[in-house]
Amino acid sequence: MSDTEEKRGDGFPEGFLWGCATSSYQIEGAVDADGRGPSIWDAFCREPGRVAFGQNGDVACDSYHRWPEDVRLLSELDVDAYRFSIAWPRVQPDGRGAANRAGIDYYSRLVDALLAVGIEPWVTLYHWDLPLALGRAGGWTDRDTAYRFADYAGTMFRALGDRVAHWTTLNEPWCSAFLGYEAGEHAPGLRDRPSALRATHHLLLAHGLAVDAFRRGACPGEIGLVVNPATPRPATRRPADLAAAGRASVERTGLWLDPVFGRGYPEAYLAARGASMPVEADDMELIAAPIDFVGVNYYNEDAVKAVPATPLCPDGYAYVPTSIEKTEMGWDVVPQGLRRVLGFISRSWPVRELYVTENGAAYSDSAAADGSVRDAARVAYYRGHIAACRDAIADGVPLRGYFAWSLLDNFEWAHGYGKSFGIVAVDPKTLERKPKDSYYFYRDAIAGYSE
Ligand code: IFM
Repeated sequence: MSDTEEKRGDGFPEGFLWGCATSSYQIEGAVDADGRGPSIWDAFCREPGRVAFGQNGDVACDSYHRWPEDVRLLSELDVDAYRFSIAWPRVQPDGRGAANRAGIDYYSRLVDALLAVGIEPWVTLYHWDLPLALGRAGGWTDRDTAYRFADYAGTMFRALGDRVAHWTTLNEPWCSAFLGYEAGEHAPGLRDRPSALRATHHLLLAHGLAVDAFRRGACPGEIGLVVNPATPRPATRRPADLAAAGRASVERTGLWLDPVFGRGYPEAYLAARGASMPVEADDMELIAAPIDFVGVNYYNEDAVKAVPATPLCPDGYAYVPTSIEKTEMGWDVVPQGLRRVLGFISRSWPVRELYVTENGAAYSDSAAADGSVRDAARVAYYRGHIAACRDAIADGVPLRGYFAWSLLDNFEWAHGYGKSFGIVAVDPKTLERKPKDSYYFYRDAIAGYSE
């Protein structure tokens, strides 16, 4: 191959997809613009003590207005794809009924602008900003929310389906169900395990109904689900710790992928809780509607040991400290954990295609005298994890693409703006965007320069 031939991603197969990801509530701001309704996150941020420093997504990165600049940054990065999410309350302010044209037009303009510079839009239908009206009616604990979601999904398929070839239904539904309804860390902030389990089933039903609508609408393109699997490693090689690590992976992995691949809910998981799911006729068939790909969001890998099961910890495992370098989230930096989780998923479920739909790290950056933004730790993180993707492909994993999280420093949920994942810095006052060293590293990695 000569130097002038296109050579992307050194050591990656031809056609491997390089992308960057964001989500609506984390970057858009403009929460009152053009008829957008409130979301559960708008309300949650206003509850005292929920979000660090009482921050919220009212302005965020103001991408609702500054998206042309974001598209330019993506274009200069030379990514193949941009993964963003639709704010449901921009499209259906109350989560039901007639669509808000202005909301749809915003995404339509964004899609057109991306396509005009050769970037494929990857649309996520739900990245946690549920319309508040639905939240007040029970949110994901209410079965009707699943039907409302399918209706909204159908609206988006009709509006953008002529130009969008890749859709994902839900982003990290474990977070919606368990951080939202059991841990109380995310909107709506409940601490109630039965609610989290009801939410799990209704999220999966919403996913299945949306896939069904996609197929019945004969939409061109592909549709998948994005999970954030956990496959902790056993603290020791003792059989009890090995078994504990297996149990520790279920809630974030098999609880979602088993039903989606037609195996029903993991029985041991439900039995340990004395729980059952609110399954109605045909639900499990709908949930198992065939999908085209699975998206994996990976940040870290934990270590666990066996402990006696208790009502608080029904799966009988506990996290143990490690000596591993941590990001500012306190998350262990384990690039080979990405290789392991991709291998685990491709061996355990009949996935046709896998994508790393998010991967990145929170670190604070420093300004150099020449004005550049130095983030050597994030560069090292990306270098290690991109290499792990190459290893996974060599292992035979059907990995087809990789998305960096995130294009921009943005609203990191309950952490507010205190944790920065961007490869582009966003000045909190002026909202000026400045590419960091990691942005240039990623551009070079995509271009195929190893070092
Ligand atoms: O910022 C989040 C994103 O919204 C979902 N996946 C994990 C990221 C980092 O915490």
